[in-house]
Amino acid sequence: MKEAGRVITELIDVSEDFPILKRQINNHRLVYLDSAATSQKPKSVIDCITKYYEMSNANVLRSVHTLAEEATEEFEGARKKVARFIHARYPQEIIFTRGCTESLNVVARAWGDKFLKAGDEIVLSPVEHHSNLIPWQQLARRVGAHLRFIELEKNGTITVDAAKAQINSKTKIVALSAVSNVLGTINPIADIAILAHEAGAIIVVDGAQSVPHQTTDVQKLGIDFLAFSGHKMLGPTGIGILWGKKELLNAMDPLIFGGEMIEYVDRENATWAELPEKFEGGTPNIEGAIGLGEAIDYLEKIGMPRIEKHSQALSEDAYRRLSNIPGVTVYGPSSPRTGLVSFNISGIHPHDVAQVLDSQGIAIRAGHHCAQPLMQWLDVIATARASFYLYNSSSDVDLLVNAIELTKRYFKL
Ligand code: C6P
Repeated sequence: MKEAGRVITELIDVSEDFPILKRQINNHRLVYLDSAATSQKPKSVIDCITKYYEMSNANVLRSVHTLAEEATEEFEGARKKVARFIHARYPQEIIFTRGCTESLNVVARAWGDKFLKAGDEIVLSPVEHHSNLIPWQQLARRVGAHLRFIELEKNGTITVDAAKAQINSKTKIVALSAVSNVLGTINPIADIAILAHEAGAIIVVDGAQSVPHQTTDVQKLGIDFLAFSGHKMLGPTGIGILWGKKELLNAMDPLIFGGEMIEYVDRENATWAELPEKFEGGTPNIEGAIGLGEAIDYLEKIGMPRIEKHSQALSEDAYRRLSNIPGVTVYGPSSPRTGLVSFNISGIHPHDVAQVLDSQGIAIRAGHHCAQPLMQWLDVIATARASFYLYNSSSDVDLLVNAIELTKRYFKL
């Protein structure tokens, strides 16, 4: 629906499902605009975790008693839900980790250390979150490989041609985020995957900001690895996913040695279990996996295409309205973008902006967003960032815009 040139999004109205959104912060209704850092959780996810502890708590994949079998069934059920959600070929391709960061580190260590050698190249972009940069820096140091960076367009977007300019026969890994956590840009992953494969490289995708907001089909994208976190998509903290093509995961050695990741052990030697256990040594985050499974049920009930439209419409509306405020600089392209907007108000430090907004009950993030090379590229120390999800509404954008006007008045600008 359009009103006076403005997109009004009331496509989804689910705020009632999120108990925390009933909170008052500094005598104002909580307006939570920090979902890119972590999303809020619906009651169904919170209840599901409580129910697991009240009814089925036991270790998984070990004992044969009823509770252990129930817990294992729920845990493995969650793996199947994740596989279905991202269109993986097999549930065994889903490795439970602590989060996106750990997933990327596993690929850098377990694939990178085994298959890269001196002189090889790793292609990245300057927008990467530190989690999709430092593991590759460290890998490059260990093996003597080199990093190459795709040149960004003026508005921060990555083009296929710019990626092509950095990919060559020395490229062994292309590691890119599908969506930037600062610019909200959506990168042309499927096309870059083709380029990577033509060069004989693999492509590793950081899906931390894309999987919560868009339909993800790893087979259609044609990628090799995907990393993401449960806590940004309505699930609990401490649970993440590494998806990888079965043949690649099979070729890698495990990283964490111990219980349940083995096939046979004697005093001197051990052999490894099949996927996915090979990469899941020790007792896993059972409640995290089950909670993530419930979060996926919730997201699927609403429908990812609707969620994508909703967050996109809110962020495009916010982008347009903030850009019209004198003294406000908004980063990244106006469209297409996912559910976040980064900005600065001339003459006010973003931390001060966040503080004034908090006094109005509005939670945003301010800082370098774990993307310091991007801050250097933007030539700023930090930005303020408002990020949206399915429980936000156009009235939240109104409140954000009003609070920014108020911040300017407060600082007499
Ligand atoms: N970004 C943000 O406020 P973890 O911390 O492992 O769940 O996710 C790391 C990560 C990796 N890639 C991208 C693109 C991300 O945005 C994040 C997390 C949060 O932007 C916390 S720094």
